[in-house]
Amino acid sequence: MTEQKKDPEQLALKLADFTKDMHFSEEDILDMVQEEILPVQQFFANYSCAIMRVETKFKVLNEQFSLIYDGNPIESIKTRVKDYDSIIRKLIRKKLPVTLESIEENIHDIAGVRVICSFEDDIYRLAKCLLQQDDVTLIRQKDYIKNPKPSGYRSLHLIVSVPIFLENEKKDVKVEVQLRTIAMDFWASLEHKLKYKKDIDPQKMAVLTKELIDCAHVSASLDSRMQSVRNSLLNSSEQE
Ligand code: 0O2
Repeated sequence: MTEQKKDPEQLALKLADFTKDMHFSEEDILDMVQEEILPVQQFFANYSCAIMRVETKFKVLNEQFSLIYDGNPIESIKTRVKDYDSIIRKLIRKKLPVTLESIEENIHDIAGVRVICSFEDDIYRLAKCLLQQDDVTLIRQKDYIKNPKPSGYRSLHLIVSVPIFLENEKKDVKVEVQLRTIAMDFWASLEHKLKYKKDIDPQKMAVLTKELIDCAHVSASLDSRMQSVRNSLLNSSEQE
């Protein structure tokens, strides 16, 4: 997940080269490009702000939970703004117009926050706490933990909307939150690599896909056993 940004000055210099026989000064061209690029930069900056807001919410919950329960529920948080290429590819795949309005309306995962926990229980506890905050609106929830994908993929997905406060306006921005355990994340990272391998022999692909489905079962069982051990530990310390 990498963020791609075009450097307006680089672009302007390139344009200046192309248009050197015309009657534009380098400054004029730089201004023209800035004018074109600014709305796009602002558009993506809104998603970065929304990510910061949601990430902070999880950091606060992590801190608070660590005081109440035994240890921090969150192992790590990864964030990303989806890169232009993936957004445009998704629009084309869905036969949707390639405009900023269409991106805003139809692509729900431009801002992504991935929260990695050790235990499944913490995933649901954190999701519940996030969703009960009065500035968070749930748009869509997909529970691939209770209902894993045929590939074996497991995670809890929430599409939420949070307000960001700009110079003169308040804007609601969508963020995709993926909550998963370490085991689910480990599995998803490997499966993601396989998914994007184009040069692999179909027979080998079928074998590896089957192997990964098997691994998904093993990982689900590991999560459930680790959760049971933790529950037993918690119960026994409550009785002491
Ligand atoms: P990336 O690079 O992770 O961003 P949508 O069109 O997104 O609204 P969709 O496709 O039903 O609806 O979304 P879904 O399935 O709820 O979630 C999509 C994201 O979940 C993917 O993003 C992955 O991050 C993850 N995901 C879903 N299914 C799988 C899977 O089978 N394997 C793995 N490894 N990840 C999965 P992107 O856009 O594909 O990529």
